[in-house]
Amino acid sequence: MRTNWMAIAALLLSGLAIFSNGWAEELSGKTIDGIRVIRMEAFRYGYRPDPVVVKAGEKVRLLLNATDVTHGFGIAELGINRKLPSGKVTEIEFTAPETGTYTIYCTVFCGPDHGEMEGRLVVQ
Ligand SMILES: [Cu+2]
Repeated sequence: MRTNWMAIAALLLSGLAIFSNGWAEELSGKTIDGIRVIRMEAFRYGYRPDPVVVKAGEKVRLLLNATDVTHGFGIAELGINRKLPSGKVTEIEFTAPETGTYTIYCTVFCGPDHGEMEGRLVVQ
């Protein structure tokens, strides 16, 4: 009986490991002419999709639409800091960095909860 519980625990743990490594995440957007094109929305107080999932080393083009007020889009590790004027689509291109999870910050004051506006870029 004792070994059975150990086996179950091991199975659960390996399942958790797979999940936390992001293997289960589906890639965002679609590849057009070798570039991963992803339509995104910025709104009070978040981003859609969240997370944005891409593959390490690929070219990424985000088409960002700020749907309510003007927001920002910043990823410190990639040196990206862009303003997203409301009501228009802003294009942001970069090469996906190494595997990991990167935080997307809103860099333009957009309301009382601006400081909590975050998203995630998952590179796998
Ligand atoms: Cu914002």
